[in-house]
Amino acid sequence: MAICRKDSFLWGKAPPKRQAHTTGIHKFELLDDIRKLRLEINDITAEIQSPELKEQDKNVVKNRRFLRGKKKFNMDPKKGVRYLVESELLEWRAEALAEFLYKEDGLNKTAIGNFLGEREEMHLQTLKAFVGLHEFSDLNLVQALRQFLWSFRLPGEAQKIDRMMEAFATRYCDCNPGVFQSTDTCYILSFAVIMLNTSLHNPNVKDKPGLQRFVTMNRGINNGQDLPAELLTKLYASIRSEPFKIPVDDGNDLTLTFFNPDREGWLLKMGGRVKTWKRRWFILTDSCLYYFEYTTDKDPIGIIPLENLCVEKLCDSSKPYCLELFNPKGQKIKACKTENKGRVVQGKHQSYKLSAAGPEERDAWISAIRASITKDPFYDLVSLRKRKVISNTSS
Ligand code: 4IP
Repeated sequence: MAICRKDSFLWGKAPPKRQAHTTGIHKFELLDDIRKLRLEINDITAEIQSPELKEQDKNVVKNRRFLRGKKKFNMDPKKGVRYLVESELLEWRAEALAEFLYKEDGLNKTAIGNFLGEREEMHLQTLKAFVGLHEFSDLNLVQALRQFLWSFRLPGEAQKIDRMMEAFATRYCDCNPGVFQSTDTCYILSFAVIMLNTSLHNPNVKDKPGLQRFVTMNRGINNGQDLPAELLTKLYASIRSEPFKIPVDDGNDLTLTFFNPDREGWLLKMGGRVKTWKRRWFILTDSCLYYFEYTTDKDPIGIIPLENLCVEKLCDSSKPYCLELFNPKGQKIKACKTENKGRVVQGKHQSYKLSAAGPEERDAWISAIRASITKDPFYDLVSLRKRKVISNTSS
């Protein structure tokens, strides 16, 4: 079960920390900015006042600027690169930018991923050059993915991931001609491998796929033909014995998940087995509903991934303004909750009955939840290609 679409793409995470002390953070950031500006002014004043600045001093200033540029990059990759380019410490050329991102120490891997995922032409070219710096010849797909996914942190946005995985697949096929019949095959299998990694190693996923299911899932993806069982077996064994190592810098902090939620507010929720109503603070974000006992709680009591669920108005004799979340196939809802002792268990709800404070609120929740229940964007990305490679052969 995927807990949180955006951040659990590769690895489901522990319940998040809620945003706190935003004013304090804001003040801290302002002070930090002022301190940096002071340093910058000092540097420039020193340069103006001593035109005869020794070569050595110039290098010191240059190094300091370079470091500052890297720090800026880690906070805001586009701004950081602009600063380095304007300071003539980095060339505004895809190959130079790619080398910087690939080789420079101390860069935040989330920032690298965000920079590479942008869709402007220079970013696309940089992505291509960056992937080109990886050598995948004679590596199997899992080995290549291990290398690739270690060099930056995949951003959460589906379109960005799509571009990056497309670039990866193209490079892998260039380095290993003949392994796959098309880059689409490589792309689909890469996603399947990443999903397999999550399923096998995320403790929140109870249903662990076996080799046979992995093989079945990938039927016909080699332009209508099956990939060699030997290859799939090898990839499966490799992932099972060792999960992908995912770079973590700031990425593991889910605080950001709860910034700008789609909707939040109090709702009454009926229990799964014991039908009592409890007042809970709900947050809707990233296609998941999180509920907390108090607004200030850091960890949710429960998480309901909305994938494949429906939401409707409900007339309930015990409470007004009800809405119901249910699985249209009649199956139990896959959700999780934290028990009193802190143990995470599966939810026991056939459906979730919620009651809002008024009709407008109920309707607002229904439309926000509906908007959130779009299908898994990764599923869409992959299934489109699957259809393409399978229909290629039938036409
Ligand atoms: C509990 O009833 C609460 O309603 C729980 O809600 C609910 O868990 C339990 O459902 C239900 O038995 P009592 O407190 O009266 O015993 P919460 O966790 O918000 O406190 P859910 O799954 O709704 O969170 P079951 O299915 O765990 O019994």
